[in-house]
Amino acid sequence: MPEAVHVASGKVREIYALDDDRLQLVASDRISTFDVILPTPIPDKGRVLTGMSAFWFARTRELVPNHLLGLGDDGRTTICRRLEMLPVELVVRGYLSGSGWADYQASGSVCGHALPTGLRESERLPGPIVTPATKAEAGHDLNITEAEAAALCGSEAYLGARDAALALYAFATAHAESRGIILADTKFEFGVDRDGVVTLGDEALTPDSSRLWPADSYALGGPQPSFDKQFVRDYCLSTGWDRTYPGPEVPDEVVAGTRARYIDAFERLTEVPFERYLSDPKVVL
Ligand code: Q0T
Repeated sequence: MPEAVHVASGKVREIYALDDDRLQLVASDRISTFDVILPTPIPDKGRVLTGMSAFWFARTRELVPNHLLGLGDDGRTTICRRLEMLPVELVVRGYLSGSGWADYQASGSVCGHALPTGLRESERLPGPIVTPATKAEAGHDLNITEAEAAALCGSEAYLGARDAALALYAFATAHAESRGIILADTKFEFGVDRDGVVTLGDEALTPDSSRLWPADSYALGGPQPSFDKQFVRDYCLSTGWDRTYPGPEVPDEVVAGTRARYIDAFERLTEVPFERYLSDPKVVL
């Protein structure tokens, strides 16, 4: 393999250039909560997310073109096509939660989408909505309207990405629901390939980019436990942590419990035993 040149660092992954057309994304085991990276990694978390993302890319490629070219043998490396990324991310929301719930309480709408009155926290929306946000280098992403997103991306690219995001959400929701998981919302990042085709990039439909709720404990009218991070989040808050940098060290039993929850989400969604993925990552393709 030609030498990979490091081109960027994200909160939880590194990006290398293989050549002019291809990138290598390496997912770390770092975990963030309340937007703070904790000092303690979760072993195999990067592999869980890489495998889950690849699983979805492989199953949706006919629906929406994506950047996936292959997986490394280490289970944490994605080889992908280099795209011209759009300057916005698209969140598809099927349920009222997080900043969507906050917006709704304040204004009765979510990022310019008028909604019926009287909805409760975590309620299913009449239909999924797309709420774009600008990608902040540091700190929080800024929600914008669809008109602003179209102005930033070009209307044609934005509308193509919006349609693709809704199609992916519908596909993934149906699959997840059949596996006992509610896909409350999820964030996508798109780019344009060398032929001008709107193409899905980044990671997709993972616990880090989505709110996944266990369907059997869904209870309308309050926040839902998140599948993967609730455990580590609850531990961190139990220490009296004020949600600012630096986060607390996480004890072994909380690391093990969090790792088990990530693996449970992987196995429930993919139906692939995680040990099989580790011995041959290509089983998810
Ligand atoms: C990307 C081209 O540098 C960035 O993030 C830091 C971790 C921004 N970024 C660019 C890309 C991708 C992907 N995925 C792609 N296929 N082509 N750029 C992803 N993040």
